[in-house]
Amino acid sequence: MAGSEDQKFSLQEVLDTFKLCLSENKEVYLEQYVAGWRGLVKFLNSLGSVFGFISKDAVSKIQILVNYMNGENASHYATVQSMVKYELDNNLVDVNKKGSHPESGCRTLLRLHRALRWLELFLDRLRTSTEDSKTSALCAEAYNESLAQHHPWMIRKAAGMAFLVLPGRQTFFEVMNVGPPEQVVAKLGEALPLISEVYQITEDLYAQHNMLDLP
Ligand code: 1PZ
Repeated sequence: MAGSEDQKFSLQEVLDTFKLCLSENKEVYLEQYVAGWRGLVKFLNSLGSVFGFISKDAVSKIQILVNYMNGENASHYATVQSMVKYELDNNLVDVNKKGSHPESGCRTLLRLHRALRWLELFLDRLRTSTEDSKTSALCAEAYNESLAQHHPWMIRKAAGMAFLVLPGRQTFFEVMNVGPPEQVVAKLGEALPLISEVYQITEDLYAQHNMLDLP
């Protein structure tokens, strides 16, 4: 039933896209980056409608980037590096406060980039968790260490409530569609260095251009 398998999240698929993200000279391909996020959104949706407000925001950010990638300046949106250069060179980024470019590729990607740090922390906690670990607690810890610092009180509150209804560790592992728990743990061990590398390259690039706090 290949057809129905297509709809299912698979950790392997996300792993593959993040693997394909980096070019030989360590540039981050936007197309694969976005594909990785699409896979993650699929996963989030399979966890239930409580997470709708989160996946909706991720989808709208993905869409903003896709529009640039398919737009008239598509050639500049091949990699994160080329996007940053193009948008900065052409003053297409609101650097200090919101102005005429509230939805630049740079500020949009920064939101996903910060969420990638959450993912890295969360997956690492999952990987090293034990059978009686609570996914909601692992998720909240990872969130507080990363994304929460960029979110206002209302969103932190809503996120915290959503975490409480996360499925338990066993169900979580099953939804990842990789096989028995040992295999999930192994797969996570494989995925994490890739995600970390993509994260770090983007982080360094943004730091280099003083863009870590784009409004
Ligand atoms: C498995 C459990 C999933 C937990 C996900 C943890 C992240 C919680 C984030 C909650 C935020 C959702 C609401 C929207 C927030 C936006 O205000 C911010 C800032 O954007 P701006 O307002 O400046 O345009 N958006 C974000 O921070 C991006 C959040 C993307 C989250 C994607 C999570 C994908 C999860 C994958 C699951 C494996």
